[in-house]
Amino acid sequence: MMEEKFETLEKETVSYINEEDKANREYTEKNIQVLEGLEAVRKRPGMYIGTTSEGGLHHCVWEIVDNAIDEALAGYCDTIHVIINPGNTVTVKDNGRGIPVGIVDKTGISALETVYTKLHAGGKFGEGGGYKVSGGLHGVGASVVNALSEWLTVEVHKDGGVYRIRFENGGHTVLPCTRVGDCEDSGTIVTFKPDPTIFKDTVVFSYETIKERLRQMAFLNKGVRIILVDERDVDAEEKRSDEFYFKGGVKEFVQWLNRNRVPMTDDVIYCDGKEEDVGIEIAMQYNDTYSPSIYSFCNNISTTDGGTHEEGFRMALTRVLNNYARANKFLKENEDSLTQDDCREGLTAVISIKHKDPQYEGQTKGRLGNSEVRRIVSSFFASTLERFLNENPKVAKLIMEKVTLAANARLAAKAARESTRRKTSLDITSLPGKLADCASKDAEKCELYIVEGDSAGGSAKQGRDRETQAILPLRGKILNVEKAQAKRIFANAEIGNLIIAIGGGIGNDFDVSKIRYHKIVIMTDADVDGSHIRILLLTFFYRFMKPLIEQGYVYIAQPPLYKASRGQKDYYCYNDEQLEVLKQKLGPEAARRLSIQRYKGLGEMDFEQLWETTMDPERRKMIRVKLSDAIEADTIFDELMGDRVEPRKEFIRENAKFVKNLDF
Ligand code: 0RA
Repeated sequence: MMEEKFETLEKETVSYINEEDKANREYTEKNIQVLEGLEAVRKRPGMYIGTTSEGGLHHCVWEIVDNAIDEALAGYCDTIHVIINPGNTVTVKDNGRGIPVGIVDKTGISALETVYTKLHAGGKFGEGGGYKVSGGLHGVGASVVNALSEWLTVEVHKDGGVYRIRFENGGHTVLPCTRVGDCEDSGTIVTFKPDPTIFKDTVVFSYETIKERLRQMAFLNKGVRIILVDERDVDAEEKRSDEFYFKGGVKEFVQWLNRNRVPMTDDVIYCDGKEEDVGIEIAMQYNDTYSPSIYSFCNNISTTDGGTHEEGFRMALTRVLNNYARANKFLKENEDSLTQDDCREGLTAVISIKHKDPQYEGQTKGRLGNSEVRRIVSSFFASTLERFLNENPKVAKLIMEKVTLAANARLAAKAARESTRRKTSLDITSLPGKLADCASKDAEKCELYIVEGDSAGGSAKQGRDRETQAILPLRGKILNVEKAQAKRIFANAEIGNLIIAIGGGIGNDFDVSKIRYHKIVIMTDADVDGSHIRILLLTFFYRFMKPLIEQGYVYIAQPPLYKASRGQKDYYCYNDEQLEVLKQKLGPEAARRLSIQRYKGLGEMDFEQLWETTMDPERRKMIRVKLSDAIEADTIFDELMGDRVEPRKEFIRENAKFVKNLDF
């Protein structure tokens, strides 16, 4: 794929001969100033690139790539190659106009050299250079990379000539800009070797890190082709390589972000334009999850703390959706307006703006502060969204359903919170009638069995240890919903009982120190309905009583799958493997005489059997549910509860994702 070879000048080949004393003296004087600048960078690299660890090392690459991206944004370059070379040097090559090589009158130094040796010398040269929008968090430019490099070379192809310049040892010019040949193309090739005395932790580039960043850059700068090649492993049969090119810009970014979710609509709402000198590109699409994934950028920099561009987007979103909902009767007159959060549930969005004079705020400078941007983005996006809704009533209806559902869930959650607050403040007398509570009030010793079905509930009540084990039967049918919509969960009386029985409240008010049981055991049948109920309960706990799961209070009971009887003797097997092992132990003759019963449900066991096999702390097996990684868990739940059937089936087949350890 890569035919070009990027030669770097060897130290030995460099010879710089002073031809004219005067010129040389002037040159030296200028250079001294310049080197003082670069020396400052070497003294305090952290001030310029944040850190000198792996992050700072890669920052150097971003800085050089940003310059090429700027040339692309100015409209002169469409392809950027990034090569990680053997020896951990990096080459960035673009097919732009080439950095100007002419001598700058005032200084007598080439523009090329100035760019690489003067701090903040980036930006405009002559006319029509466009404005510099790219640039890392610190926006420091190529000279900083030069200052922090053992060596750095630039090759410029421009106006028929090939020009070279080389710096060593933190930006000392060892070969000023020199024409070394002819060419027909144009572009800039920069290669640098980070200085290991600066980057003490590591000077090894991470392919993965560079790849992720370049993908993002390609999404944020549509039409720019970015190619990454790893040339380090010379023996590898196939070099690692990736190519990123997105015609659709942030629209494709949103589709990519939603790649593991089920989008609510095929369409991605998208706009791209310029308003009052601010470039605005926004894309959004709802998915079947409940959490927002909103990413904003200014000048290709991720604004992780949001800012005025994100606020403008949210304002427009909420305002336009409310207007549409009222005008089209998705909200009745007496109903409350949608909140910003209602409108963000399950929304994936990317907001990318380009600004000439961005102001970043906050401790980490991760927030865009320019106040005029709020209004500009808001009005631009509002008109896009409004037009889209009016032109696509079917998609608009889906969006309306999504956001009004979120609003209803919010109201239902509020009602449930208030009602449980009222009830829990009363006392034991208000506990649900269906709950057979235990005698002990020591939560550490107490267990709550949530049992599927009234009949198994009855057996459990009879078989339990009354001192420490409480039983709450749930009626399976009611809970057998195909989708975990928050509204339905709350509307469910059984869930209401559960909230009260556990006693810690719900949602933001949930107080794990108030819970009445330190083991909450889900006991369901080993069939698909049982799995559904279990998933629903887990989802419910995860979303509304997260600390319960985080702190390991939730368990899944393990009733046996088989009872194998021979004469007076009963054996319980919890899975097929155990049954096989039993048969082998008994030998073929005895195995043939075994009478094997497969339990289809808990209801098939009498209370003694249920106690012996599933509830007796001495003999039972249960699985502790542990969600240490909440983010991962969220996707698992989303996959489970979303429209896609396959991941849900997968879960039912291998519940193991939740299993971290066994508690006997
Ligand atoms: C300003 C003017 C011109 C080129 C560039 C900047 C330029 C800078 C970089 C940095 C990396 N690659 C680059 N490519 C171009 C050209 C002005 C002209 O000669 O017309």
